Amino acid sequence: MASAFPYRLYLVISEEACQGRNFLEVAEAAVQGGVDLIQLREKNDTTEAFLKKALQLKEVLQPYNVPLIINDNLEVAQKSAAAGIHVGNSDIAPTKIRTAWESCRILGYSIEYLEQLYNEQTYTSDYLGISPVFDTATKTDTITTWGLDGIEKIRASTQKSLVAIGHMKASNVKKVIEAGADCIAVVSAICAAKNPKSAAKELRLEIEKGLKSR
Ligand code: TZP
Ligand code: MG
Repeated sequence: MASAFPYRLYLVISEEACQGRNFLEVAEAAVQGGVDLIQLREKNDTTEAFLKKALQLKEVLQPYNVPLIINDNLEVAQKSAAAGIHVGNSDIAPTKIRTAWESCRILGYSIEYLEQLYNEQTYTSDYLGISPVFDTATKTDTITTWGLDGIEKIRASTQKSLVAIGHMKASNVKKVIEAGADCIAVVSAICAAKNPKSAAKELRLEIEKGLKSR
C-alpha cells in the first residue's frame, strides 16, 4: 500500500550510465539532492563484480539511510544484504523471491502489460514499475509505452505503490505524479546531468508540485 512506500525520487544507476564519472560520487550527490531510493542495475557484470559495486554503494548510502535495491540478481541482493530487489516480467518471479529471501523488504516488479496487474506476482510485490511511461533510449526492449493515460488506468486498477520510469525529466514529472504515480525513477536525468545534485533537487521540486496539485 502507498503508505508503506514513502519514496518519491528513485535513482536507477549503473557505472555505464554515469559516462566515465565515479558512480559512487554520482549516487552520493543525487542523495544530497533529494533521491531517497537507489537501484543498482548492472546488466553486464559478473556476479562478483556486481556484488563488489553493491557493497561499495551500500556503504555510501548507509549514513543517509537510503535503501539499496538490486536489479534482477537475487544472489547479489542477498549477499549484499540489500533492502530489496527489482525484477521484470521475464526475470525470477516475485513469488519465488518471497520464498527464497524472507527478509526482502522492498520487492519491485515491472508492469509491461495490463494483464500482469491481476496475477499473483503483482499481488506479492511492494511496488509496481510502470515501464516505460515514455520511450527512452536508455532501454529499448520494451513492450508497452504507457503514457499518462496508462498511468491513470493502472492507478484506477490497483492500490499498489506505483513507480514511473522511462524518459522522466523535470519537465514532465509533475504531470506523471498528477496522473497517479507515487514515485519517479530516473537514469539519465541524474546520471547524465552535469550536476547530479541540482538535477535531483529540480526533479524533487517538480514531484512536490505534482503531489500538491492532485
Ligand atoms: N526500465 C524501463 S525504462 C528504463 C528502465 C530501466 C530506463 C529509464 O531510463 P531514463 O534514462 O531515465 O529514460
Ligand atoms: Mg529484467
